[in-house]
Amino acid sequence: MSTTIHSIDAILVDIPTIRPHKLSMTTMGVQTMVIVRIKDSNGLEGLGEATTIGGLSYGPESPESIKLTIDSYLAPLLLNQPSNNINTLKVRLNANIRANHLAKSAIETALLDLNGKQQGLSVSQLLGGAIHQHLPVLWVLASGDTAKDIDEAQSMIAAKRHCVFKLKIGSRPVMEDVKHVAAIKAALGDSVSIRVDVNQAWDEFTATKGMQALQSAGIDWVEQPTPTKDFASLVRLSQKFTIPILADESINDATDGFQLAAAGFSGSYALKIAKSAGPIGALKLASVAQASGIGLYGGTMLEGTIGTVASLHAWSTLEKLHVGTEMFGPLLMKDDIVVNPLNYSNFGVEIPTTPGLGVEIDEDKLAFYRRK
Ligand code: MUC
Ligand code: MG
Repeated sequence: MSTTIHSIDAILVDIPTIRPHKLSMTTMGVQTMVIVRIKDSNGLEGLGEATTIGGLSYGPESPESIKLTIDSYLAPLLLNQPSNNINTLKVRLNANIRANHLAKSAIETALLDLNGKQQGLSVSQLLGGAIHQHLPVLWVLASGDTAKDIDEAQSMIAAKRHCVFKLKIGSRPVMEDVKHVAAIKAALGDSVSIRVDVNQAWDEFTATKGMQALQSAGIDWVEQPTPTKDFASLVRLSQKFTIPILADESINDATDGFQLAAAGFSGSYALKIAKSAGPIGALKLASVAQASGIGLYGGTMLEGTIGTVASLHAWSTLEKLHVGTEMFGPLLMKDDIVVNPLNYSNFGVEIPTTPGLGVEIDEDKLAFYRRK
């Protein structure tokens, strides 16, 4: 007999970061996660997470609005429904609630975890099966200081934790940013891959100047140089330079992916479960990219372990991640709320194989860090 959804809780959890994390639009000192716990009528529990960056500075959903959306709108539509048909539950939510992809992603993740535990299958098995057991993970250098970033990168390389780095730029004048990036590239040498994420901070004129200089400095990728909705500039820039573009904020779901590809964009898409309303939507976007000759990147919203492992299960089912992954969110936080943190080693991370997501809440840690 199929079980029904018995309860849904959305909990705000605040964990300090190991150092200030400076992006073009905000500097983070704490990460706020919305942890979702869904219980079925047999008492089994599924875990999910919705996390964004810097309150409302990254996108239109804040942690507080995600909790309110789940408590007031999503949960009432799900309670007492059969728990074992995720597609039907998604149709029900989408028929009643527009957008709110982050809140929906946390719910879908918790349902996948629950269904996996019910059936004795890992989330990657539910999604068709893992092709990879270990995925590469880059590190983001974003202290705001060139010398500190170089030290940080060198210690990561020595510890075999990361050998690919992404630099957050866009808050300083373009040539100051290029100087900072070029100095780090020169210090780390040719064998180390460096990318930058501008997080929409440039207009097309500035991007043309910046990308030219970054290309000359040997930088490998430029992520989201121009604003979200400016598809035309992304297309023109992707055709003008050999340094490739990674589209991030511009691409939420399969429809965006189709439209940007149809407009003539070449490069890659950053997949994020949060942007696509969950792992299933992110894999649909991946299919559109694959059909369009666009590369794939496993992206993060700087989630903690629950959101990160859900993403990893999805990325593990993709044959090729052309630009690798950045699933380092748990490492940016001072502490974790799961019993067994992910195993980061050999410049990457291992994908758990136990039923569901393969992680368990540490109740004492959750009680300590939950917002009072
Ligand atoms: C983004 O835009 O890519 C990912 C890594 C990081 O430091 O910030 C996020 C968001
Ligand atoms: Mg980005």
